[in-house]
Amino acid sequence: WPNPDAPLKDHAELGDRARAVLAANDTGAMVTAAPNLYPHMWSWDAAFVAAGLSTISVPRALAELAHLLGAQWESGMIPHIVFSEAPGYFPGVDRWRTEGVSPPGVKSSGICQPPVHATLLRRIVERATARGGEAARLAEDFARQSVPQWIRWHGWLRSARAGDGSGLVTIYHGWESGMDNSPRFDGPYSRVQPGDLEPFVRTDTRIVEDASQRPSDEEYARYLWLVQQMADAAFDDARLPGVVDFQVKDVFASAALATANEDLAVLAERHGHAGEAPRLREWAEEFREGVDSTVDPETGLARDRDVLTGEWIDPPTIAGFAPLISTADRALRERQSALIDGPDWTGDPRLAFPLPASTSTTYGDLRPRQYWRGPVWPVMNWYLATALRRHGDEGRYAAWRQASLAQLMEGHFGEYYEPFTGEPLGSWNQSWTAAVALEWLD
Ligand code: 2M8
Repeated sequence: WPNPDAPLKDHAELGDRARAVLAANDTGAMVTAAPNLYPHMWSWDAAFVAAGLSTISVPRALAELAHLLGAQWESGMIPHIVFSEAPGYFPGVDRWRTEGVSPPGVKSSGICQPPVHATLLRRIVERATARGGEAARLAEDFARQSVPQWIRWHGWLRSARAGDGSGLVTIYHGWESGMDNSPRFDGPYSRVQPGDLEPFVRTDTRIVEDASQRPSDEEYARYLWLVQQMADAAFDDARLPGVVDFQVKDVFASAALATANEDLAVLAERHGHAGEAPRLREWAEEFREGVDSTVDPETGLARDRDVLTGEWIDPPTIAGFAPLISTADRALRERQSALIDGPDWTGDPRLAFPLPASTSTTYGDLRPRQYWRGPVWPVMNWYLATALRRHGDEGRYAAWRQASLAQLMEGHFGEYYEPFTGEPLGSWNQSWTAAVALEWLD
């Protein structure tokens, strides 16, 4: 994988290049998720990108989050894509048929992504506060103004997606998990049979020329079928349970929500909304317990559940480590920490870098080059590492930081990486990869 400018000399050069990637992907209104493959704003990408941007400019980081919040639906949902004017991505806004449902003037998709935002906003505000001066004032004002909107987002997740009190978020599309074609969803997707599907032409496989690094056409037909089912129901939260062929309790999104509720409680307390904190802490506890309740006593991994069949979902993916993000149970944390060091994960001696892959590298149906079915995702490693650190695990944080920086020194800012060779795959100059490089370096 020749890189015209490689290899990078040192960490200073890595930082310069990461900043250049974010600048190049910045349209002025948003930093697109990637230059060609994803020329729009994605919800959880925007949160990671904002954190990376805050190492350069706090106002620019806040503008990114403000743009995302500008697309929030009346229900409280934050859509998974906020479209720019750029052509070329499929499915575009027309296919989503959200006009009239999304706020006036907003072009968005009609589904959501993992709620990591409040966690990253807290990080940005704390960084700005430590810097002091104008940056601190702006970030703290932004927190004061936006906390109610983030509460509406979390409140929507809790009522529309976890109204059963399970402490687990229901997703109606693999795209809502952010881990689109993970083996987590093989069972649920096997039961999605596209009916009378509007014809479609993919654009992603024109950009990622090696189509085997992307989901298959069959998978895409299922993805589009679910979009059609939801669009036909006008994305009405009350109707989705009755009409959508894919319904999964997503353990990873639930863990993200547990910890984001905790972070939002802290922001609320510090920035003018202290009265909201107790309720946010209750929500945090509800989702923490929900996540803990999914752990398989035999394997020690957390599991999603297929709502339509009631079955637990077993494939060993990185989502199985959701409790590392959220749990307050020390024994569970220790068990999972030992597991992630083991031969099925970072302890696999064949790995190019000791970092967790998206699917266990000893899984029978591992596809080391295919998207969420095996590659290593830099953004995931950083998110999990910061969760470990927040619970006091400085050792693993330091080890993953070193391995991640070594991985990124090849200089492409790949969307994902082949676990055994370290080859960058998918899109190059992916924004969230550049953003986490800056975070690791900060
Ligand atoms: C990927 O997902 C989009 C659909 O949402 C796609 O493949 O077209 C996922 O990796 C997702 O987690 C990510 O947010 C998005 C943009 O980076 O790309």
